[in-house]
Amino acid sequence: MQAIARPLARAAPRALSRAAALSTWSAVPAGPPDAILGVTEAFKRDQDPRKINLGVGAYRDGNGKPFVLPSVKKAEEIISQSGDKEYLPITGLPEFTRRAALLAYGAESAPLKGNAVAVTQSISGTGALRIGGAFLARFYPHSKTIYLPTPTWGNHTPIFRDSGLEVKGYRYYDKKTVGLDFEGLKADLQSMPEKSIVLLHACAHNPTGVDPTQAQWIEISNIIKEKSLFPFFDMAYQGFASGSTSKDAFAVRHFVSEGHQVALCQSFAKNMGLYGERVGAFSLTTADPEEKARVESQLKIVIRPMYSNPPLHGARIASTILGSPELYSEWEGEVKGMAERIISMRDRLYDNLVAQKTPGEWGHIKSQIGMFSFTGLTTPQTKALAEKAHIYMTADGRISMAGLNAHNIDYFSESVSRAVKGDI
Ligand code: KET
Repeated sequence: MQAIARPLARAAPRALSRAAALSTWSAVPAGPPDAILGVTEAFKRDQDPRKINLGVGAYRDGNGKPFVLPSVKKAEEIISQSGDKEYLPITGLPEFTRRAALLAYGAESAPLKGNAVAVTQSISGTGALRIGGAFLARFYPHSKTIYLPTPTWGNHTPIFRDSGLEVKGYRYYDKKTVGLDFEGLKADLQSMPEKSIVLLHACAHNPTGVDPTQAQWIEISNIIKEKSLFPFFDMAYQGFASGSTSKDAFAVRHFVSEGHQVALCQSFAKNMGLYGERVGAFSLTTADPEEKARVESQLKIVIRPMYSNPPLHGARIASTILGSPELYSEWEGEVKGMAERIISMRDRLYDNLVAQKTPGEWGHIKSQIGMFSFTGLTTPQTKALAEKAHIYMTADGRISMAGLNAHNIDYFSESVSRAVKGDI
C-alpha cells in the first residue's frame, strides 16, 4: 500500500490538485502495489548495503547476481548467425511448441504420439494461464468455475477472474503441520460439483513449497477421474523441484497416462532463466488430430486480438536448447545446479536457525521443495525485517531461497532469529 500511496500523498500542491480535478482520470483510485513485484520496488528504494531481496522468485547465483545460463548464451550465439525478425505465426514458433510439449508430456505420451496435443506459444507462464483461462471460459462446456489451492500464487485469482471464470478455493496447506492438508484436499475435491475445473501446481507449489507425494498424486488423479473434474496444470518450475525435468513432470505425465484430458501451462522463465524473454506454452490434450486442429484454430482466435503473435527471441533460445542434444544435456546440468544451490541454502538456513536457538520448529525449511520457503514468519515480523534489517519478502512470510547465498545467509538467519524472538 505505502509504495504508491506515499508519493501521491506528498505530491499535493494546490495548482496540481486543481489540474488533477479537471482531469479525465481524477476519479481513478490509486491501486495497491503488487504483492510480489511491489516488494522489488521497495527493495530498490532501500539504500542500505546489507539489503536482501527475497521477494520475487528469480534465481540468483552464489554472489546474488542474476544468472544467465551458459546453455542460453551458447544458444544465443547460434541464433545470432541466422534468422530474420519476421512475425511468428499466432501460435508461435512450431519447433519450439513441439519441443516444449515433448519436455512436459514425455516421448511416451499417447496424445503426443497421436498428434493430439493442441499447443501454442505464450507470453511465459502468466500468458499461458491467461490464454487457458480465456479458452476455458469460452469453450469448456460444463462449468465456469475454477478451484485454486489455498494458498496459491497471488496472480492466479486475478488471471482467472479477468479471463471470465469464477474462482473458488480448495484446502491445500495445513498451517499446523506446515505440510499438505491431504485429507482436506481430498474432501474438497470430493465435494466439488462434477466437472469443475481444478488448478494444480504440477510441482514446486508456490508459495508453500509443499507438493503431494507420487502416491498422493495417484489418489488425487483417481478422485478427479471419479468426479470428472478437469485438471488444469500450472507447471512454472519444471526442474526446480527435484533438479530433474522428468521427475518434476510426474503429475502431468501420470494424469495423461491415466486418460485424463488436461490443460497445461509451461514457463521457461525459471528453468532456463528466461524471465524477461517471456517464453512459455499453453497446451490441451485432445481426442485426435482433427479435434486438435479445431482447438488450435480457436486458440488462434483467442490470441489474435490479445497480442497478435508472440515474441521471437526467447522461443528461439528455448527451441535451440531443447533441439540440440549437447545443449540439452548441458542445460539439464544447469537446472540441477540451480536446484542444488537452493537446497544447500535450505540446509544452511536450518542449521543457523537451530544454532541460534530460534524459537519454533524449522524442519519445514529443509522439507519444502522448489524456489520458495514458506517460513511461517508473520506479517508484522516481515514488516519489521524490511524496516529494521532491510530484508524484503512477501507479507505472507514466503522467501525466495534463491536470493540467499554464502555472503548474506548469516545476516539473514540472525535477523530472522531476532525477529522471531521479538528483539528487532
Ligand atoms: N505460475 C506460478 C505458480 C508462478 O509462481 C509464476 C511466477 C508464474 C506462473 C508465472 O511466471 P512467468 O514469469 O509469467 O512465466 N511466479 C513468480 C514471479 C511473479 O510473481 O511474477 C513469483 O511468485 O515470484
